Amino acid sequence: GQVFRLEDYRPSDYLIPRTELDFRLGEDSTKVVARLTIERRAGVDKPVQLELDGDGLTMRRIEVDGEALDAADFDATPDRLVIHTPPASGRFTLLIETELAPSRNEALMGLYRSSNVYCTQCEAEGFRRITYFLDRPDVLSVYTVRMEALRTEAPLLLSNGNPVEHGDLEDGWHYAVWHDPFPKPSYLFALVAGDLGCIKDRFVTASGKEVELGIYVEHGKENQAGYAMDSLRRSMKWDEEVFGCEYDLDVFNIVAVSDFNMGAMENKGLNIFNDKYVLADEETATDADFANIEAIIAHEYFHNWTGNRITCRDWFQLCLKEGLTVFRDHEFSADQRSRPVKRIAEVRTLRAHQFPEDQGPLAHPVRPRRYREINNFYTPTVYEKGSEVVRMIRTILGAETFRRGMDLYLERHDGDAATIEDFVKVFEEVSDRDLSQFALWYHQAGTPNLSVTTRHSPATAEFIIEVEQSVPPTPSESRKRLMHIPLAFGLVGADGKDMGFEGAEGATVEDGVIHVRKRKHVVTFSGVTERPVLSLNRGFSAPITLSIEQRPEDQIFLASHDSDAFSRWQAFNTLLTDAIIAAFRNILGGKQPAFGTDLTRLTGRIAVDATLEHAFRALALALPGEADVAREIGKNIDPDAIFAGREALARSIAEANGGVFAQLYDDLLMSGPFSPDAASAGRRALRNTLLDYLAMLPDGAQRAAAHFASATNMTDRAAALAVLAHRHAGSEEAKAALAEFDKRYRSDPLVMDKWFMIQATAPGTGAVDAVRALTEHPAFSIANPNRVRSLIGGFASANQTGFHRADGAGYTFFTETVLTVEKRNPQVAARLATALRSWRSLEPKRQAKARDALLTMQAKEGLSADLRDIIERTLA
Ligand code: HT7
Ligand code: ZN
Repeated sequence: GQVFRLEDYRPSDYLIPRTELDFRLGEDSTKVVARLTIERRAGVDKPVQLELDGDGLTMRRIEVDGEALDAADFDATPDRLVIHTPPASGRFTLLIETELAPSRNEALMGLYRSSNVYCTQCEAEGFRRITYFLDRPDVLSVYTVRMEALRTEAPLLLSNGNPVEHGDLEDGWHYAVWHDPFPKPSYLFALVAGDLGCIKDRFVTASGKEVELGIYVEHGKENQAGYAMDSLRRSMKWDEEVFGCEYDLDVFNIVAVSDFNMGAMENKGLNIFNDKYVLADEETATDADFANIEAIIAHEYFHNWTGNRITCRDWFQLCLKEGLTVFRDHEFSADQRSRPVKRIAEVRTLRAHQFPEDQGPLAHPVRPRRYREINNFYTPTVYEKGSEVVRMIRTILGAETFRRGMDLYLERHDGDAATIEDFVKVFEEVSDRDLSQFALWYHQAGTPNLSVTTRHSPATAEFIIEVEQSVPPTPSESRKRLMHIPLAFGLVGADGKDMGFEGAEGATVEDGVIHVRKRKHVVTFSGVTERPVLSLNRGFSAPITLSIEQRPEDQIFLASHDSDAFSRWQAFNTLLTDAIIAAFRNILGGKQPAFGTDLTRLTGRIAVDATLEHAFRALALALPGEADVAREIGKNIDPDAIFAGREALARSIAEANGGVFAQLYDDLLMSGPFSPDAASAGRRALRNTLLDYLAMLPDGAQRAAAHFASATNMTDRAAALAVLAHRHAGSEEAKAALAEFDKRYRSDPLVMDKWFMIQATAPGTGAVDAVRALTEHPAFSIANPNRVRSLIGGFASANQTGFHRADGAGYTFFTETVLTVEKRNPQVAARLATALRSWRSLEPKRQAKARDALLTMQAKEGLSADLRDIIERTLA
């Protein structure tokens, strides 16, 4: 396949200032007439041929300035339209008619059908599946869209911008016209046509403009859209207050569809959502679902400024909109909920998804320099690490200067297709700092490591920190440059308070941040009479790994006393991880794992520490996942031994704290009406974490079964089901609960996703056959991305012992399934295949089997560009 390179960017020769689209919608045949006003770009003075992008198109008509074009004057293939000699004036109207079959579009890109609704997905390159176009984000056009459909089939006709007119046509057809005054790239185009229910609301912006809000869902599900609407209103208000961003159209619509390749899409004025991120009530959604809905509604809404008003010059700049918008949605959730709890959750996600990417064959810079398939670059690196980079800019500049930088960015680049250089420059200007070394975070892949040692000299009252940075090599970047790493820190005194110091030498130290810029710094703090305990990378100020020599008693001290909640969690989590790794090594060496009472006692103390939020305690008590431990170990991974080590620690904690946990479990039971707020969710989270421990003790299955039976909301019901299916697999209690859940929710696909996921992630060798059998379940559909992600994605990414079964059966099943999915939906298949990205860290036998699986996929004839790109980079 073709490789696209950042250095090859050049502006297009032509622009398309106006785009008029007429759709006559039919499921097997939709006619699209595009009338494009085309202009040669200023500065391109001689006539040049016009080349438009297409993807699988069938052209029915072509006219230039109202005249049919001679066959000799153009060249049309499904994937390209070339007009050899456009009018010499350089300004003309091009009419193109294409014919599409939405019902046969299973890739879910372009115009397709989802549960009898017509909808579109154009990012990144889906618009070219609708009509020929300059389908690139730096070609901005003002769109007018007219849709015609049978009124019975599609009473609702939506597109971007504001409604202009609508009316009846002959034979039961009707039409609607929408106009979007804001020039936009083609990837932000959308239409929806169908028969949907809706809830409406109104929002008055800071300057008094009235906006009509609509959320469209399947009929009968309107009462599940309330939380999404509430989240939208809160997002609109927050963006005004925190970033000064006001909404700009008369309407803002959200449509939920059940077949969608990703989470949601920020089309101007018409966001289209995976229904999983809209629909929620206590009976069907967990607290995690509520939190995701709030975050994703906010994320897509925030794109209106960071993505739509200011878009990307090219797809290499994807992090310009995505990293920044993730940062904004993280801040929103932190403000709506608990900031420290949100931060811990973010870091866990980053480590679980971005670190393995950055440390494996698919590593790439936050702003990549080359790609073969852009769909494969909607990655944790672009999104999550991209957000961390923005967070570091704020840490370095301080909140106020950062906000001035954002104001300048929004003002200077409104209406632009911008670059990362434009973004970094505004912060350099407002702060008068040189951010060129810092900008390496955008340009250089890999997770930097800092190795740190400390010593205290009572005689001189000095505390000395030695820091050495290294950035590991990543694909096609063997030599790395030194990074600017902002390390928030504290010197914690015996009373748990941060100690002061007189001065610091050896690195710039400002506002509680050490700025590491060189390979090695020896930072000397003076006036430190007592030995402090160093708390480093507070709040996870930099997305790095730390190798720090710290005594276990210092970590226990930080876990008990650090004033920074994130670092407190981190210290405890490190202790737990180290304990599991020690158990893993014992198991491999044929010894029994054993754990110190310090750790099990500390766990009990944290559980009942009323000064800590419930949600914090739940996060602290949740043991590091098997994949987290595997990442720490790094190589020669035997997932069975990690699993056994982790189980042993869980059992030891449960046995040491059974009485305390049982009492707390009882105390945490809530009565009264359900609320999805953070405090209530935190209580449920802690109680359900305790259940997981208590289920390992005598009568554990009965306790979990009782929890399941008495649950009054999905959070508790799903948590109990997971405990039964994972800890008591095959028991009568587990079987009964699984059957009961199936019976009750069989007709609600989003709820059944939880049922599929819970079974897919049940540890052990039986999972492969169980998952294979579940692909035959009537609620499963290989064509629906949510079903596939729950069952197959859950198995491959969250079932270490099942997927990495020693005999390779997990890989064989996975390979077959990925290839089946790929025939319909290459994008979803490619994303699934990334589950094998860490294959080289497995022990040799599993490694060989995983490699065979990758080679089998690679050898498949007619492999899509999407899957081929992932497989080949994974094998390289
Ligand atoms: N900007 C959106 C990305 C997206 C997407 C990309 C490729 C294929 C399908 C897609 N659906 C949505 C989502 C976002 O980050 O806001
Ligand atoms: Zn986004």
